[in-house]
Amino acid sequence: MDVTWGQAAAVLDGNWLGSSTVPSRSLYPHQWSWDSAFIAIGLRNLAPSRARRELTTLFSAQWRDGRVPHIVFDPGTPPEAYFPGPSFWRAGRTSGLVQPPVHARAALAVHEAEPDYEFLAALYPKLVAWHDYLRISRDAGGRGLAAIVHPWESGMDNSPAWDAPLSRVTPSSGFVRRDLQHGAAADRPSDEDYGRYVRLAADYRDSGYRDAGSFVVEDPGFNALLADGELALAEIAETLDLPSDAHREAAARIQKALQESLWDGDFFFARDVRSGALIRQYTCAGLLPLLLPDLAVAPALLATATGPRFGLGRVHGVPSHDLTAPEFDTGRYWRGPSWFNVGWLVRQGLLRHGEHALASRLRDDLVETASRTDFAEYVDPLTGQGHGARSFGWTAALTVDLLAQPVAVA
Ligand code: 9WN
Repeated sequence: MDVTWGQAAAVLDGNWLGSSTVPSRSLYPHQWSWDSAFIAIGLRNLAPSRARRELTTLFSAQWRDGRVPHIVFDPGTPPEAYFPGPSFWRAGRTSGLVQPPVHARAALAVHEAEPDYEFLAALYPKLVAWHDYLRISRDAGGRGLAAIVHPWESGMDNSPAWDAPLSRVTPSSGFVRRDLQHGAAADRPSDEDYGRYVRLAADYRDSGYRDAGSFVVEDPGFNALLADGELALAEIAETLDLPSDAHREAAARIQKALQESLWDGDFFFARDVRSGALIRQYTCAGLLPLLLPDLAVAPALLATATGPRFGLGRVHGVPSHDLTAPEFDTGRYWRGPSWFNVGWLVRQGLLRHGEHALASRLRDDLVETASRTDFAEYVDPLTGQGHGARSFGWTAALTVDLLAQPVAVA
């Protein structure tokens, strides 16, 4: 057995709580929504029944309105282990925010590794309700795109793209950051940003999780994943002998809206729904539409990805932010470091656009970097040095998945 494979499997065993997996025993000791989807994609290669359990546990916490909460709190973990904990959210055992919809793709991948029609049939209506919530209740801009109402919903918390909309938010104070007990302050969001995250979350909670506040944004990454998720739902429906046209149409509508509203020149940018303005920051979220196979602007987007802003193929992984921008920071969270889930997704996109050589270079780099850094949460794209938590769930899971996949022929 490959040494890296064994080490990654050991990380996933160590992070397993019995019915779900924590992203990190220290920093994130509960179940997170998009982490669980990536973790299931890895687990399908090791223990398909655990992969199925991971997803069914998450969806057992789905809200009546269809939303899948971004955190499901583990009752066996002390509430003070993570802030904001269950008493902050006042939503039972979950938070009230969401994260990017990678679950339909994960469910399909799990089924492909070991077919289980009962699992798929039980999850399908829940996945449909989840996507309907996003497509309908979250279309705040009326452009056919799902809006996020908090930076945590993007999964890319302190992305420079959020600086402008966040500047309208008055930071909260008087709370204790638990994350700094486990992570270096220079690798984490600033105190000011954290204060704004807490204020936005408290305001949203106080509205009964209905009224978005001053942060309402259409994110190209989130919407690309929703469109890809609809394509996965179409495949799931076909597998279950159910009609699939509505899913393909939904995917096409989101892709059209992405191109019409968020593409400008050579990139996909986020839009601030409150001001109506495009946020012209080149972040890794703008690369995720590469997942869509018939994307007309793919050649131009690939040129941006391989150009000086992201240096794809010449740096470690996929930088979370523009290497040439003044905000670029090699170690601070989503302001520059490369994250493994983004690398895995961009590799999928490269394969879908026939970029096999680049995809295989990226795969080799991700596997080497993950193993050398003890499965770091994120890495410096220029040196490959690890940052953040180690033994990080999705880094280990996606390494297993990359090792399990046949090496593409250039
Ligand atoms: C807030 C768990 C999550 C990831 C996010 C990452 C980070 C949380 C935090 O950790 O966010 O949700 O406390 O900083 O940004 O992508 O899902 O791994």
